Amino acid sequence: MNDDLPIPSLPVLITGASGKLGRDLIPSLIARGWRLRLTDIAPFPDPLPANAEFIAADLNDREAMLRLAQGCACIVHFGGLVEYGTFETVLGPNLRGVHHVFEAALAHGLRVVYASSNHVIGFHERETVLDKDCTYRPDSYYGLSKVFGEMVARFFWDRNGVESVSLRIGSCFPEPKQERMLATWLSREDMARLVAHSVTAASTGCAVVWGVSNNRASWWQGDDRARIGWAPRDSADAYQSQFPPPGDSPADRFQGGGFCEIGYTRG
Ligand code: 15L
Repeated sequence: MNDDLPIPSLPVLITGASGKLGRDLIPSLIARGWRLRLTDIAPFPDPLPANAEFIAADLNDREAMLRLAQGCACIVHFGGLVEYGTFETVLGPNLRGVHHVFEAALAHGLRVVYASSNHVIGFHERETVLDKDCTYRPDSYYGLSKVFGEMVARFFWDRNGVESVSLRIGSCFPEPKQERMLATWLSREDMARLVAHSVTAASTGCAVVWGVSNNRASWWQGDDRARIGWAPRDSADAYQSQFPPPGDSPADRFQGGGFCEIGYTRG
């Protein structure tokens, strides 16, 4: 780990604990000596670590979210639907869910670390280098729901002073799986440290950070990482020779990759 972050004195609430990123994250936070309160609508599939409790809940259930957040140090919100989606499938878990999370944060005076996504800007062309204040160009109902989540974060900050860090996560896998990920890859270790810095930073305001490793091919720069003291350590650069160059399909032209082809009718 090789960093010296404080251990939160109260448990950290993690939504989406049974999902891919939640399960990737939990062991490294436990290894830091953190206590965790885990929640998901699905059962937790792994052996429960000694310093963790699991409470099943639906993000649609406002009262449950308020109860879960009570007595916690911070909410790490990784819950919600992660496929392309439809309006109806993102409405409950992603839109209503993120609103419930911020209501719980406001009620208990907590910061939210929010798993946003690169799919909020997916319809920018690959040639365009973006900073965090670029125009939203969501590529899916999932991306659209993440734009809503970032706006909820902004609204609760401007209205109520609820702190948040929106992590625009690229592609978090053990290693890059396709050419696009030479730009978008986020190693699991960089992701876990990104969350740890977001939780423990002295103050964040309403921060936005690109969740991407130190990849030469990246399209993303200019964010609030200095506020949380995080910098990625890993890089996709060594994988470059493994993939053929991109073609000219929508998946290859736009930053959001394959999500951009679903429902795409512009030719
Ligand atoms: C995401 O936000 C998705 O959750 C994940 O499944 C990947 O598709 C990733 O983005 C990506 O863009 O590679």
